[in-house]
Amino acid sequence: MASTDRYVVRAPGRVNLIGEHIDYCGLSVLPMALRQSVRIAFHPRSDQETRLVNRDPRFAPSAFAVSEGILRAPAGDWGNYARAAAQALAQRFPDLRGIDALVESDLPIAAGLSSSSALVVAMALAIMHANRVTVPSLELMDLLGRGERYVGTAGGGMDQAIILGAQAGCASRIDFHPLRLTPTAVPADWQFIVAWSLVHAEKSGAARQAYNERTRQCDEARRLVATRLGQRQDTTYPALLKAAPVEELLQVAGATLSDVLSRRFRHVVTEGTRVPQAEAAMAARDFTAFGELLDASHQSLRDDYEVSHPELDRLVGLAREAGAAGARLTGAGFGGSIVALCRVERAPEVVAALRERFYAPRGAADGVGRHMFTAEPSAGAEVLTPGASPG
Ligand code: NG1
Repeated sequence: MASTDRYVVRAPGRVNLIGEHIDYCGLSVLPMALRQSVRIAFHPRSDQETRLVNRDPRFAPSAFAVSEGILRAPAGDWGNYARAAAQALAQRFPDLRGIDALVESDLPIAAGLSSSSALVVAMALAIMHANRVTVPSLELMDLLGRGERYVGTAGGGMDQAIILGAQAGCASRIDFHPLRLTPTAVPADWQFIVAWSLVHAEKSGAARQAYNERTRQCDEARRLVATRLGQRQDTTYPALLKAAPVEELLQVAGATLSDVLSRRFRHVVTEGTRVPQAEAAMAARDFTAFGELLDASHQSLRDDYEVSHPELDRLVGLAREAGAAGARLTGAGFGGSIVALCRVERAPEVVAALRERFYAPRGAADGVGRHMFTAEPSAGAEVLTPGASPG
C-alpha cells in the first residue's frame, strides 16, 4: 500500500519566554522555538489508512483512517495528537490519503515544551506533503490551533503558531485576531536555560481540568468587568486594555469579582502588559529589565493564577540564587519546566548549581542532560530533503 518515497518532517518544541496563560484571552505572547523536535519519517499510502510507530517504547503503535470524523483513542493516548492533525486537514480537503510513519522525538514529554503540538504540526505537514496540498502558513497555524482541541484542551494558538513560524535566532511576539508573528533577535550574550521540574504536567488528566477551568474563569471575569464598565459582554481582553488603564481595570475587578476571579483577572491583564515590555527590553538588550519581568510573571502565575508547583518554585529560587537575572515557570504549569535568563558566560554556573542543588538530591543528576538544557532559538517546522534520516 505504501509508496517507496520516503520523507522526513521536523517540528520543534517551544519555550514561552513570557505571556503565559493569556493566548486564549487573545493577548500577545513571546515564545521561541527550540532545537529539540519531533521528527517523522513517512511514506505516503494510496489509501486513507495511517499507521504510526513511535521509536519510544512507552508509546504503542497507533492506526486510524484519515477522515472528517476520526474516533478518539482513549484519553492520554499519544495517537490522539496525530488524529487531531489528520481530522483538521480532512475537514478542509476531501479524500486525503494516509501515511506510514515512524515518529521520534528528543523533546521531554509533558514538560511544558509543547511536545504535543510539535507532533500535531509534524503530522499535519507530513499528511499535506503526502497529498501535495498546501495551506498558507497563518491559516495553517489557526487550523491546527483549533484542530488540537480534538484532544479535549481548550488551548490557545501560541504553540502551533511558533512551531510553524519561528525564525532561527529570534523570539517572536505572536498577536492573535488577526494572527501575526513579529520576530526580535535574542541578544547573542543572553542565554535562556530550560530546566524540567521532574513533575509531569499531564494535559490528559488533572492538569487538563485545571487548565480548562482557568480558561472559563478568565472568560467569566472578562464578561463581568466589561459589563461593569458599560461595555458589551463580548469585549475582548485586548479591547479592555485599550479602553481603560490597568489600574482602573484592577479596581473595577476588585469591586466586582470574587477573590479568585479577581486574581485570575489580575494575572491576565498584568501579564498582558509585561509582554510588550519584555519585547522592548529584548530589542534594547536590557537584560536586567527582562529578568525582572520574568520574576514578576512567575509571581503572578504562582500567587494569582495558581498554576505553579513547589518544585517549579524551588527551581526558580535556585536559578535566581545561582545568578540568573530572572526565572519563571513556562508553559501551562502544574509541573513541567522553568525558563531562566542569564549571561552566556554565567550559564555553566547556573547549570552546575541546578544539577547539584536540585537534580542530585532528587537522584536525577545522571539524566541531567535530558532534564536541563540551554535553549537555542531555532527555526520553525519543515519538510527535510527526501530520503534524509530522521535522526
Ligand atoms: P503547554 O505548555 O504545551 O501545555 C498550553 C497551551 C498554550 C498556552 C499555554 C499556557 C495547548 C496546546 N497549549 O501549553 O496554548 O495556553 O498552555 O500559556 O493547549
